[in-house]
Amino acid sequence: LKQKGCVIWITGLSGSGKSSVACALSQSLYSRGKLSYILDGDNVRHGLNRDLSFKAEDRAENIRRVGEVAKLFADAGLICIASLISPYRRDRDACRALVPEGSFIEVFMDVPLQVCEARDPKGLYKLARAGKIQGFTGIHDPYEPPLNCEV
Ligand code: GGZ
Repeated sequence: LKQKGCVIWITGLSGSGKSSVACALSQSLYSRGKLSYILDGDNVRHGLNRDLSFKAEDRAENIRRVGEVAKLFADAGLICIASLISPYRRDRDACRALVPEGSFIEVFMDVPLQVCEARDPKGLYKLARAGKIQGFTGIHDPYEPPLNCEV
């Protein structure tokens, strides 16, 4: 396998297109003979991280675990694509620190809240506005945009 592993970390609000970009990227890499694997917040939260809520310390633990798994995939020579809201800068920076310099590519989906909310593909913003979901990122919870992202 002539491939050096790395972590491509996609961050942004719910509905910003993280999962779509992760999927398109993975397919594009595959067509060029490169093996990648997607760790998606929404999926990982059904298995590995099903014990975690959306309060800040649980989001931190969610990010930490995914960062550690991403590091393992990268060690194995895969391109690991992590797509999670990962709203806190500190948590993302901790994941960056786990892998060798230059092998963490942070991608910011720079989509305004109003655009994400207008898309509302799963109706979650509507539920959040109605108070039926607590602590929704962008509505009640903060999102800290990257200061020095690669993309
Ligand atoms: C944010 C939430 C929440 C709250 C449920 N806040 O767009 P989705 O639906 O499919 O993906 C979102 C997913 C976020 O999981 P992450 O693991 O990426 O979040 S984090 O990195 O902050 O830990 C959203 C859904 O879960 N969802 N409740 N309160 N998103």
